[in-house]
Amino acid sequence: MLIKIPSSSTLKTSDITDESVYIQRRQLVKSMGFLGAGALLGSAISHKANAGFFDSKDADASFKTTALNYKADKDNLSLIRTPEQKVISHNNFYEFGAQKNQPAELSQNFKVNPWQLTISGECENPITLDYDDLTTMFALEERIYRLRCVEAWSMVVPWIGFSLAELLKKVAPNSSAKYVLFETLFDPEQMPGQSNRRLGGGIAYPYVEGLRIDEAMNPLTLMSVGLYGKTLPPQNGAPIRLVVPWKYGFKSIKSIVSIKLVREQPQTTWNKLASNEYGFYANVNPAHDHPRWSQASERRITSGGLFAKNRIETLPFNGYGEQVAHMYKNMDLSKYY
Ligand SMILES: Nc1nc2c(c(=O)[nH]1)N[C@H]1C(S)=C(S)[C@@H](COP(=O)(O)O)O[C@H]1N2
Ligand SMILES: [Mo]
Repeated sequence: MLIKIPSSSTLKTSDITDESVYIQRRQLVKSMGFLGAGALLGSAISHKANAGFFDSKDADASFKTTALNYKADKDNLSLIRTPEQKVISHNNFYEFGAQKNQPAELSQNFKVNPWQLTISGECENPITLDYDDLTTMFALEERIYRLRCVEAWSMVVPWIGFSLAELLKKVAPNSSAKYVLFETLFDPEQMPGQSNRRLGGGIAYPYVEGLRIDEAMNPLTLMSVGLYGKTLPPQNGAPIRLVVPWKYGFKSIKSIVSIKLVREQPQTTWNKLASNEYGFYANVNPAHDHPRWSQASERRITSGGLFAKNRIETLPFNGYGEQVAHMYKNMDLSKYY
């Protein structure tokens, strides 16, 4: 199918990728100014499987992001960034629906202010940050990172944020702090997937994730509050989410309300659901296949067209081995996948 796109539009025919003619149509309609993101819920092109599950009565307001001040990433400009429109419309955020298009459509009224993020557990100075603290407590920097989903697609995203290590230093972890447990907001009123099993993909909520303390302290580990120069939209985890670029995307938990320093390795959402498929470590590893598919290559989401050669080799630790491989040098990575 070929859809005519107005030349004034930001969408180009080259933006049409195989993953979704559907998303492209939705963007086309938006770019032409007909409808807000939520207005298509009841329309013919909303996803059939879940149509009618949610109330669209006040889903017409589009979320407002604001510009951030940050230090630009000059070191990673050779990475070709995935177009912003794709980063904010092809998402995994099951709290707002398990289909790629649903988070952007069902999250536009998500309330991120007020917000509280509590850092507690095995530390000297537990703190709670308010919404404004998230963007003002630390100097913000851009990090252009590869994001590799366990489903074998990937993007390059210019995140904005600060190192998790800086935040953890503030609370001063004690010697019992061996792991870090992260938790997403639990609010079924706002997150329809949390109370509707079919919409929410059958996973347990709240979504929880974890890192070993050395992984959490690694300088690459980012608390992200923005992307493409602005605060995060809800579908990408507003107001604050984790980004761990050498691990599969499911470790990068969104819309975090709690960070807890703990003694034992915590349970994590996908590992609980299917431990043979999703490990605690989840380091990107082309040599360790998912039981149902190969992890040797990935489809990079680019601005390329349908026939663009966007199938690329997956790199160990997603290409960040130099910075992170030392943390696993005595571990059997086929066992600790
Ligand atoms: N709370 C929560 N965090 C989440 C998810 C989710 O469903 N819920 N999905 C994860 C998965 S599988 C991926 S690939 C990334 C996707 O991030 P993005 O939508 O910003 O690209 O978010 C991760 N964080
Ligand atoms: Mo993912």
